[in-house]
Formats: sequence, C-alpha cells, structure tokens
Amino acid sequence: MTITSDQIKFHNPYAAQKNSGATSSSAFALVINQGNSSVNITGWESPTVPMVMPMYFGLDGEGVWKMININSKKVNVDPGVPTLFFPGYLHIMLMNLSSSLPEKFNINFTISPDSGGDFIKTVEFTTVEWTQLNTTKII
Ligand SMILES: [Cu+2]
Repeated sequence: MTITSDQIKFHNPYAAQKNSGATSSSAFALVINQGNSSVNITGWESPTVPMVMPMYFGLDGEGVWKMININSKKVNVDPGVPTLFFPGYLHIMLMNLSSSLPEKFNINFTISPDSGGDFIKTVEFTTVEWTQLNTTKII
C-alpha cells in the first residue's frame, strides 16, 4: 500500500520567535504516520527560512548536553510510533535568520516512504514567543 501525504500528520506545528540578536530558533511538532509502513523525513526547506535542519539535544563524548547535528538529515517515522519534535529534545533548527520569524510560515518536508514514491509535505508553522513555550501544549 502506498502512503499518502494525508497519512503523515503534523500536530500543532509551532516555532519559537527568535530572540533579538539571535540568528537561529527552533520549531516543533508531533508527527504521526497513519500509514502501514515506515517513512523517513529526508528533505527540510522553507521559502522564508534560510536553513532548516533536524537536530537533537544529547550528551557529547564528555557527558555535556549539547545540540547535535543529525548528519544523515533523516528522521524516521514509523507507523503508530509518534515522533516528537519538542524543546530540549529532537527539534527542527531554523538557522541563518536575519529577521524575526513571520507569524506563520511553511516548511516543506520531503517524505520518503520505504515503499518508494517520495512526496513533499508542506506544513504551516505558527510562531510563538519563547515565554509561551512552556505553556504551549503539543497535543
Ligand atoms: Cu538546535
């Protein structure tokens, strides 16, 4: 069976407004695969954000928490296993920002089903202030 764009759900996509002086920020969402086979998110781009990429917070070799690149730029989303982009965990980095994020903006994700047939999923993110992050419910 082929997985369609409708079967890959991004719940509550939101981004933190960039702090003044900062050149990066983060975006979050809960991704659910309602299909019956695995997909990977393999492409990350936005018409309004210069650079979009996945990263996670984790321990480096010295036991220090830091942001770590996902060099493959691939994030797996298995059926029935929600993939969470969340503050302090796996997140979508928004980089090379020269101005504030707009109130709403799109990110185009390339979804690559294991069964073949890549497609683009466009998701609209809503920008919130950092102070709202703690109270923003993801589900
Ligand atoms: Cu980051």
